[in-house]
Amino acid sequence: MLRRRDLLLSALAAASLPALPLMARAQTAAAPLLPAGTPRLPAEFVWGASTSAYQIEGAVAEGGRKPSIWDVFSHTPGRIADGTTGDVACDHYHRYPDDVALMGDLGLQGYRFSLAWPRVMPDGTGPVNAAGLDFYDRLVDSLLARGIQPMACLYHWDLPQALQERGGWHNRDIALWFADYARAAVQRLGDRVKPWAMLNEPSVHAIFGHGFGNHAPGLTGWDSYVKAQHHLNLAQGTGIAAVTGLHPGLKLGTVLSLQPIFPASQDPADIAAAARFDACWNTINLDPLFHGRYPELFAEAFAPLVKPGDLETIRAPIDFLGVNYYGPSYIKHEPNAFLGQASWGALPPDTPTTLLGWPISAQGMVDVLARLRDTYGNPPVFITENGACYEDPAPVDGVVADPARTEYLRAHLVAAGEAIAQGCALKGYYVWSLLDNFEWAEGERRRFGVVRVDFASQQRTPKQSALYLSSLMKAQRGRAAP
Ligand code: IFM
Repeated sequence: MLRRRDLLLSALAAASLPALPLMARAQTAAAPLLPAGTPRLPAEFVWGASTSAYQIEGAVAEGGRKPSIWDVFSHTPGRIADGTTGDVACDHYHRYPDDVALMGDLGLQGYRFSLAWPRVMPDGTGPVNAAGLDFYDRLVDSLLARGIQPMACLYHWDLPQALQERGGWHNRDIALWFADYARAAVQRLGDRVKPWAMLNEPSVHAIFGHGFGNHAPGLTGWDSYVKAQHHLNLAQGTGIAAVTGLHPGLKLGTVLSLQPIFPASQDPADIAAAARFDACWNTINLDPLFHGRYPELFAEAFAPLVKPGDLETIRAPIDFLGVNYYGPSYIKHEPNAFLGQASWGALPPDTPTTLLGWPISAQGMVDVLARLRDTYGNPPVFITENGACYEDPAPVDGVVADPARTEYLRAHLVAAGEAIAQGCALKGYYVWSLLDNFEWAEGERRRFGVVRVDFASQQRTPKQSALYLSSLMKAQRGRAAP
């Protein structure tokens, strides 16, 4: 029987990597094409992959876990496009040994995963569930045994439902609840896991989960969004304070979704709407975190929630910033939009997009990193998510051909090298995602993985994009295949 490594090598040969398109498609109306070619990144650059608990673990009622807001939401008829839920997802809870072995065979050096709060503290507060932490303990040990450095994220949107029933992110006490949970997790795992991210994409969670309502917990409106956003920011600060010093060598940070925002036209109303959207998506997190204030455009809206000391708490220094980058947005004035009367407008003609209609621009990643360099003190950054959703064909002879995703990743890795050459403190890159998974409101029908998951059989097949990354990772790090 062929070993997994032999399967990978034969798939690599069959994938005809030299025939990959060399021309970068990434382009914005504002920026020229980046040079095509092979990404050049420093030897110490960390190459990894990202996932999140609810999107891959399954086993939602095992090991003492209780429901999260996403269990409730995904089981509500009409909420998920294809009617799927995270009940099983990639069954990673049971299959993590094979998944870690696959990561090792691909040559990953880093793996970013999230802990499910409802697995660790099923009621959100109170007793810690030892069995829940045991799962992450085993996962961490298997990663380390394969030479893969774990990066843990404490909150990737799966709030315990019990806390939602106490007001969730609308209840200011959540900053204390989060601190207790963070302390329990870091206390147990921080002897081996060093980088810890507090939150994943707080602005996205606030906007979609608490403003548009198309994500859990399905709340809507401006006031709801503002409350959730401030308490998310506050929890990021209380979390850092709670875990600081629990173990030697901890690296504490948080993860933001950042993107360049362009007006959809030169109409002054669209230009103003784009500025408001930028404040809600980007600077609502960046300004308090690095400058200790809310963006001027929305300072008044947030003021009633901000108590003495809050901004100092949020501004607690971090060791790294995780940046999730997918592409830019083009924004128009929309009088009825809850989010600062701003909404997504038309893309410039011929803008390339992924299957979700998201514009592609590798240059945008350089721009985001340059903004951090120029306006926010050039913090050490990891790209903690970057990837693309496409319709993938079924495997042929063990190979899933995903040339568009492969090209997307190549162009963004070239951009990563470009950002470093321009003085940005970029330290590593984690592709989103290791596995096809439960893509929130889209369900299982929308795939971001570099490894294909057949959800019926749970079979994993590395796609051409995984093999491409694998060849780069091994070449750049001079690592021999395991
Ligand atoms: O799947 C999500 C992830 O959970 C957060 N960032 C964006 C990804 C793609 O939509």
